[in-house]
Amino acid sequence: MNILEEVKDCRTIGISGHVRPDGDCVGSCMAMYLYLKKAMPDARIDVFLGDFSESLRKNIAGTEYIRKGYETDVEKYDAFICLDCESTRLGDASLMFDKAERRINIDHHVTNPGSGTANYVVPTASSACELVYNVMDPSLIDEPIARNLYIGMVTDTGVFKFSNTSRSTMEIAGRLLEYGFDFPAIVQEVFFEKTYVQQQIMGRALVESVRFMDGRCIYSVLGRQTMELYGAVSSDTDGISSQLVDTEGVVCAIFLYEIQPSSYKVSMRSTGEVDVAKIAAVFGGGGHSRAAGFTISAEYHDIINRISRQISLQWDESEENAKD
Ligand SMILES: [Mn+2]
Repeated sequence: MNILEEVKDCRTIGISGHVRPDGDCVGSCMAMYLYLKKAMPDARIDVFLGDFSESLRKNIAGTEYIRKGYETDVEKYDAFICLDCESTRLGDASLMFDKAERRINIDHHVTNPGSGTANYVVPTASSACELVYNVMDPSLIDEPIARNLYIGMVTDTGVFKFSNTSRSTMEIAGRLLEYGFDFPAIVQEVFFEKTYVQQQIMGRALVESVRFMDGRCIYSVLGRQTMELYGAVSSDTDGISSQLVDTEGVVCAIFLYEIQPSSYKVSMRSTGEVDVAKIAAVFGGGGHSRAAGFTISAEYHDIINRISRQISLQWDESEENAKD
């Protein structure tokens, strides 16, 4: 896909990504915004995103142009670009996407069937940013665009350590580095640095974690009272499930936090032995085979039991296949 071909002659273009945007989502949206602004100076380009962390706001270029509260006076965009998700996860931007003349979907989530009139969905790609790089003319990329793409790639690859990191991921990252941004400082601030509150709830989640299924799985739950005690918000829980799955012997981690009484956001990580995207899909969620999630109203014991059953089913199935 060449994005300038896809939006050719468009006078109004909207851009958005998933709710609770992460580094890949904000990075891809802002890189696309800055790129189209530069390539199509006469077009009106609007970008819509929900709230995200201060470290992303500080390091990703152009976030001051995000339209507040999803407000716009454009009745119907000539083109709307949905990045890093399928259109059902666009939140308040999903109606704008549905109404747009041309609907462009660029994503790397395996559960995305392609929700646009033009789709560039590659589940094996490391990040939406890697795909956004591919649809750009390299001669129009500049330092802020490169930095935004790099931040997205760093976020979704766990700083190039996850299995989604490929030769092309490294090649693109290498080319982006040549634009000369201060990548060690950016990686530290965006990926490694945590607030004191984040460290505290990480500690609570680790201390209170429980291993099950012979120590091959682990879960931890943070209730609303605990979240309130530390003054933590949902984005403060980022990284907890990844930390849990790093436990020796563990192949699947489940982290739950209560968003409303008896309603949980569930985040799962796997080392590859369990396909957590499949489990998330059973509960109406989505993601990748090694990182996925969903939201559910139930008691947490019940949630863990139901997930355990799905894990057992997968293991039984793979045993059956091994026998064949
Ligand atoms: Mn992503």
